[in-house]
Amino acid sequence: MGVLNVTPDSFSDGGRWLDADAAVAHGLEMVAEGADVVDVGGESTRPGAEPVAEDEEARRVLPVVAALSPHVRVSIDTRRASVAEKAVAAGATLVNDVSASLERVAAEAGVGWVAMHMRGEPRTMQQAAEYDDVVGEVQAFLVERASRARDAGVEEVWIDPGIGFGKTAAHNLTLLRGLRTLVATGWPVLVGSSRKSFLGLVTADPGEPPVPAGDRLEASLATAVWAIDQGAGMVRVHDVRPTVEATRLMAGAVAWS
Ligand code: HH2
Repeated sequence: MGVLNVTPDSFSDGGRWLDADAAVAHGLEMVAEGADVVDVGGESTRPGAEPVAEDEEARRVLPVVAALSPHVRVSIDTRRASVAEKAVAAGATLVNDVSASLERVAAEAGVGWVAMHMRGEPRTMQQAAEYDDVVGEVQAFLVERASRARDAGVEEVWIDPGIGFGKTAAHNLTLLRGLRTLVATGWPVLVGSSRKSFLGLVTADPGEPPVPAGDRLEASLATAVWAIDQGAGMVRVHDVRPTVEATRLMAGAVAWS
């Protein structure tokens, strides 16, 4: 899944694809690089981000969804039912829902749904980063939401631990280490660790500031390879081509050995 943020303030690519034509061109570039899904978002959910007005979010994403959907599967990254509905009408077939609350929209539209775990909301979520057992709590939440969605009639449900959403670096690493617990639930797992801040913290030299977002490719790739090896069915990434190459290598290692 390639990330396409049509926003001025996303943490790693904010402002780059705000213009619809530039966004569509980048989406097509990711398709050429091997993305199976392009995830279009019009609101940053980075820690501390302010919400955008609903009209503005729709205005950013809808032309991009409409232009890309004849070429690739498009998912709509939103917390708003109205934006999800309009994006589906424009051609999106997956609702990527960081609020894990839009299952009825997906059920009514007959499209897939991603339930992601988050504590609170982006503006304040890092203040809520407290868990007794982060893997167990995230798993219980996601299984409950996924079952509810299936009961509501959603046929394709993904679960996502929400790396970086109301979690410390230690929580994120614990969740990655515990991915098999999520995979063992039987629900397909999506992981989005690409360029996230914990990677910059963990890979920095001792005493040095965190590695900036644009320099986190190697760490991002390592987590994508790890997630796939642990059984994740999809990874959400900014750097499509290197990730596709890494996953081909992994598939080759299985097929050729
Ligand atoms: N992460 C982000 C946004 N959407 N969706 C899912 N399912 N899983 C994730 O981990 C996830 C997500 C945040 O990353 P990004 O889109 O790069 O930045 P921003 O929220 O600043 O636009």
